[in-house]
Amino acid sequence: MASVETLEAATTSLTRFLKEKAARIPADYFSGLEASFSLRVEQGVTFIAIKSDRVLVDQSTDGKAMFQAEMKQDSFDALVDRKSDVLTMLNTGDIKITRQADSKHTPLQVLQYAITLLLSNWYLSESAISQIEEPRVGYIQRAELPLIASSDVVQFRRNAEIGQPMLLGGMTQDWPICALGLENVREQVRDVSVSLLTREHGSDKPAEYTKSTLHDYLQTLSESSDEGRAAPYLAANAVSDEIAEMIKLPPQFPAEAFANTRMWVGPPGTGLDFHRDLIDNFIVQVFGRKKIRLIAPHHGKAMLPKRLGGNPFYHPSGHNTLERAESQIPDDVISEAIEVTLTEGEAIYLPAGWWHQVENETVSWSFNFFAVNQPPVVLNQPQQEQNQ
Ligand SMILES: O=C(O)CCC(=O)C(=O)O
Repeated sequence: MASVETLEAATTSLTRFLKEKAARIPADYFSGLEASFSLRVEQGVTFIAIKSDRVLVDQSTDGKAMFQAEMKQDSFDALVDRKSDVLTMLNTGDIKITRQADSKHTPLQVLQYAITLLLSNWYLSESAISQIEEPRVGYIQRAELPLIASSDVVQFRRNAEIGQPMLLGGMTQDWPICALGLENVREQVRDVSVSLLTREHGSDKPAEYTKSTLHDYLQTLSESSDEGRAAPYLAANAVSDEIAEMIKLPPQFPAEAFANTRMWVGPPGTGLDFHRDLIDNFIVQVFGRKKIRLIAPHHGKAMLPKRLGGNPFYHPSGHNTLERAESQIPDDVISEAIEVTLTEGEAIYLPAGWWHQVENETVSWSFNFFAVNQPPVVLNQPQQEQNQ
């Protein structure tokens, strides 16, 4: 049994750690989400409230906290190091929700928002977001994406500095997962638990998930006569150690730039509606085909960014897809949309701010790598004149 002094010391140290993190978050960084919870890490417990303009971290636990989230120290460390994420940990039981009051926000949504805000290594201010939305010389009105060899770091850098998305060939050449093939992988991942997206984050409701194992899910896709079209999407799951050993990090950035590799597996028709990430990203296709539609960052306002609770680096668009828009996407924006299909072994580099709508054309498996530990490459560049 831990002594009262030990409990107090653990609580003080957790609170101090998170208070220091909270003090670094820019004031203009908040969405409409207001919620509170208490966080227990082993013996330490602290109170966290997301307010309209700050995250408040306090020793005193408050009976009004919406829920209590409990986790072990090594799980908390994995979150701090961005080795795993809230969605995966709730699914695997590494984070437990022990008390829950009624609220319009789910614990997943609140925890994702708070943890992402508190544990980020950098923040984009409103002016940095405007800078990302500036048109750049080079990519404007380019109907096709450049394709370069993954090993061509010089050309990669040239493109990345002007915010140019590009296809990268040969990225998976030495990835064990590709050599193994889908069926062998399925037999090697029997115990990996996964969460399946049953409803995408909408404007009025948060995303919903159900649980399975990777093996059973892959089995469903392979046994079904229609490639598992009715199955939900295995979206944005952190990779387990077994799977991490079967893949590599993109060589274009230093390994430290990345954390929390995520995998996406699904039948034809699954994917995500238009959204933008405010982080540089690589999507690497290992099995099947994936169609991606892109709209450039300078159409930011026309794409009606929404700032929902959940992940502050992720903005869904007010328009779902090119075909299915909640409101009319302006013609000039539609005419500039770029469409690419990623095939096995291909990757795409998506600079921060590019809107993308994603649809799997076959049974598809990809990984995505966010460069969470560095600001977008395009922000290192001086502003440029529009090339008109
Ligand atoms: O593969 C998908 O369905 C979505 C991937 C995506 O949107 C991303 O990596 O940002």
